[in-house]
Amino acid sequence: MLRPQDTTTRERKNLDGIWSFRLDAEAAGRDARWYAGPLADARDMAVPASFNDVVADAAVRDYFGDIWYQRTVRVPRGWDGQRVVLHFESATHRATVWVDEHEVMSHEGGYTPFEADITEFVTAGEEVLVTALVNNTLSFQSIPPGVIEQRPSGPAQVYWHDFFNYAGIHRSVWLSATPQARIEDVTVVTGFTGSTGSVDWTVEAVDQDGLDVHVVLRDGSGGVVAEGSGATGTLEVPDVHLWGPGDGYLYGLEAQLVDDGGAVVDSVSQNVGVRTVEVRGTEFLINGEPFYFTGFGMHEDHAIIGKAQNDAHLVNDFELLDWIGANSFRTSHYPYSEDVLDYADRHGIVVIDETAAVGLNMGLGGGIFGGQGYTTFSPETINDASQEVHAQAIRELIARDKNHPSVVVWSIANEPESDTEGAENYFRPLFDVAREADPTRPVGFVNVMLAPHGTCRVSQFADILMLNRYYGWYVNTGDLPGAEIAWTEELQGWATEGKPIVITEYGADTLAGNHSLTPQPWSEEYQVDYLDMNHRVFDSIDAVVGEHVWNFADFATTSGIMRVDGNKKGAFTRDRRPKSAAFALRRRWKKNF
Ligand code: BDP
Repeated sequence: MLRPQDTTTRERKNLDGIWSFRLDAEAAGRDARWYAGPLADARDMAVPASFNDVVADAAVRDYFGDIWYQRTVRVPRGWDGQRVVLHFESATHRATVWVDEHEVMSHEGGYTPFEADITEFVTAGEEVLVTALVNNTLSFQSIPPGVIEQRPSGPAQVYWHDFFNYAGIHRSVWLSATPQARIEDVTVVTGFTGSTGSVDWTVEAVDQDGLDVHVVLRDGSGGVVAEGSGATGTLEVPDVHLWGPGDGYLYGLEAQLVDDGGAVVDSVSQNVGVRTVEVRGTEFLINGEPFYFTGFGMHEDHAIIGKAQNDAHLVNDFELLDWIGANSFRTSHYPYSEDVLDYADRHGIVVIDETAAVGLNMGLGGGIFGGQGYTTFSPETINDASQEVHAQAIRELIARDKNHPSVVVWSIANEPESDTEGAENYFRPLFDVAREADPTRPVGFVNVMLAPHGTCRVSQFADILMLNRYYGWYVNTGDLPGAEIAWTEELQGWATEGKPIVITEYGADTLAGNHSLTPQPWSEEYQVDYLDMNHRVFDSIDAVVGEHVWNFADFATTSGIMRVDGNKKGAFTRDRRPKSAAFALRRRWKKNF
C-alpha cells in the first residue's frame, strides 16, 4: 500500500481537524446505525490525537470499548473520473469505517495504515459522511494483548505493557485520488560495489494492460542519474552518495505507468537511500562498516495529544537526539508514524523497527515482576489465533516500512516470555514470516531479564541479540557494585553466542530535581552513576554493538505503586527538559562535550 501522495497524476486531501466523537459503552451504535446520519449527542474531538487526555473527564480517559468518530468531507470537484480512496494512517486498536451508509473497511491493529476504494460511493464536488467505529479493547487475541477482568466494581481492562493504552485516531486521515490504471506498490532494495550503487526495483501495477512501467532515479538536486523500464530491474548509480548514519542522503525514484504514446498515466515517488546492512559474526555493519548504536528506546508520548503525530514535537525530538549524540532509536513498542521514519531517513538516524507485540509475558506487568495469574501461551490465552494476528502485524509493518533506509532491524516483539516450549513454538514461525517478507534485514526480538543467558529458547532464531536489563534498578537496587558483577557475568555468557548484542533497554527511574550526595535510587546522581556502570560493562565486551537507554523521555503509564505520574526513566522529562543524565550521555556519545 502506498501512502497518499501528490504527484502529477495523484492528489490528496487531508481530513484532520475536529471530528464528532461519542463513546458507546453499550455497543449499541452499530445496530442503531449511527453511521447513517449525523452522530447524535456527540462531543468534539481533535484528529489526530489520542482521545484520552483531550477531554476533562476521568470516564473518558480510562474508557474501553466502542468509540465513534465522524465528519463530513466534500470530495474535490476536480476528482470526477478518478479512483477515490479513503486512507487511515492508523486507528487504535481496530476500526470499521462507513462512507454514508456503506461499510467500506475494517482493520485490526492500532499502528498500521488501511484504506478502501470508495469511488462508487462518492461524487466529485459532493459531500459524504465518513464514520469510523474505533474500538480500543485489548484481548488475548489482540497485539498488544490484554484481558477484561470482571471485578466487583465492574469490568476492568488489564494489560501487561508499561505505557498507557492511548487510543483513537492518532494519525492523519486522507482522501486521495488516483488513476484507475495505477501503481499499487513499489519495493526497492539497494546495494553498492565500489563507487557504483544499485537500486533493484519492483513495481506492482493494476489495470496496466497496454501500459509500461518506467522508472527514473534522481539525485538530491533533481538531476537524472538512471532510468529503466519494466516491472522489475536494477538501476546503476555511478559515483553513488551512500545513505549512512548522520548522512541522510536520499535519491528520488519516480515510478511511472506510460502508454504507447509516452503519456504518463500514473506517477508515484519513492525516496531511496542507497545502503547495505549486514550481520557478520558479532559485528553489525552498515555499508560494510561496523556500526555502534547510541540512542534510546522511545515512545510516541506527549501531554494532551498522547500518541498523536505532531510536527513540532517531531522536529524537537530529533533536535534533542542530535544534541545528545544519539545516532539511532527503537520504535518501542509499536510502529511509529510514517512521518517519524521519513524524518529519520532524511536525517540519517538509524531505526530498530518494532511491532506492537509487547506484554506477551504473564511474568511481568507494568514494570513489575511477578505472576499475573495467567499462562502466557495456552489455548485459552495467547494461542494460534493470536499468533496469526501477530503474523499479520509483522507483515503490515514490513509492507509499510520496507523502503526506509533508516530501518536496519525488525524487532518482532518486546520482552515476551521466551524460556518455555510454548514460546519457542509460538515464535519459530514468526521469524519465518518476517524473513519471507524481507530477506534483506536482520530480524530479532527483545529479550527480557526473566529469560537470562542459557534459558532463552527464542534467541536461537534471531540474527541479532537485543537485551533489556535493569541490573542496579529492578535487581541489585541501589547496589551498583553488585549490579556490575552480575551484569558482566550475564553479558559474558551472551557474548559466547557469536551474534552482535544491542542493549535495547537499561535505565533507572529518576525524579527530575531530586538530588543526592550518596547514590540513592530516584536521584539524578544515581541515574548518572547507573548509566556509567552500564557503560563500563558494555565497553568490556566486544560483542556489544549498541546501547539504547530506557527511555528518551518520561512517559505516561497505567497507575500503580511503581509509577509516580508515569515512568520516570527518561533522560528528558516528559516536557523534554534535560536531567543530569542527558548531559552525561552527551559527554559519552559526542565525546569531548
Ligand atoms: C521493560 C519494558 C518497558 C518498560 C521498562 C520499565 O520493555 O516497556 O517501561 O521495562 O520497567 O520491562 O521501565
